[in-house]
Amino acid sequence: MVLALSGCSNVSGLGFPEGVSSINDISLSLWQGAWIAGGVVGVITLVLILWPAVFHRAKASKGEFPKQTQYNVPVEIVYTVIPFIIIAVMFYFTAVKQNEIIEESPTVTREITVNAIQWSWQFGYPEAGEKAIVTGTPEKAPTLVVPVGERVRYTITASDVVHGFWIPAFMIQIQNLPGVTNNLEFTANKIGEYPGRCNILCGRSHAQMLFTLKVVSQADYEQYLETLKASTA
Ligand SMILES: [Cu+2]
Repeated sequence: MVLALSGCSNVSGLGFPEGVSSINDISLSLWQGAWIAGGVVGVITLVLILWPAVFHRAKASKGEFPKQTQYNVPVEIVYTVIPFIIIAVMFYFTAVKQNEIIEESPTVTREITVNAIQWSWQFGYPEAGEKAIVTGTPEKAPTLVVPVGERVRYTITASDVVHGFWIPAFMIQIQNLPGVTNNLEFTANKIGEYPGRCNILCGRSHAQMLFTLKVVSQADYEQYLETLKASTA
C-alpha cells in the first residue's frame, strides 16, 4: 500500500482522480486514510483467523478438547474498546472534512441552481436571468456547464421526491430534498466532461436520470450565459 501510494498517482487516488475539484482536494486524504485503516484492520483480522486455524487445530486423534475461555472480562473490554476507537477516529476525520466541504464563502458571485425532477435535472443560471433554465428529460440528458477555476454556489432542490446530485469524479454527492434547500460550493479545476447521475432510487426512470458536467474556460462560460440570455429573452 505504501509503495502504491508513493509510486503512481492513478493508484494513489484509489479510484478517484486528484485535483479535479476543490472537494477532491479536501476528500482524497480521507478516502485514502479510510482504505489504509480498512487494510490494517483487514490484515489483523485475517491473522487472527488464520493463526488459531493453523496453530490451534483440534488434535482429533488425541481426543483433546480445547481449553474453554468464556467470560474473559479483559478480552471483552479490549474487543469493545478497540472498535469504538476505530469508529471514533473515522468519525472525527469525516466530521472535520465534511465541515470543510459544506463551508460557505461570503464572496461567491457565481450561482447555479440544481433542481431534480422525476426523472431529470433542471439547471438554472440566475446570472443569465430568471428564465435561463435548462431542463433535461430521461431521453435527452442535460448538460451542466460550469466555469473552470471559479467557486460556484449550487442551490440544490427537488420538485417531487428525494433525488441525489452526484458527480462521481468530483467526489461530490448531496441530496435534493423536496421542501428543503441545500447549498454546496465547489470549484471545478480541470476543463473536460464528466458524467453525473442521480444516486437515490427515485422511481421508474431513475436509471435515466443522467447529466453531463461540462467544465469550460471562463470566457466560454460567459459566452454560454450570453447564449442562454438570448434564447430565453
Ligand atoms: Cu432521481
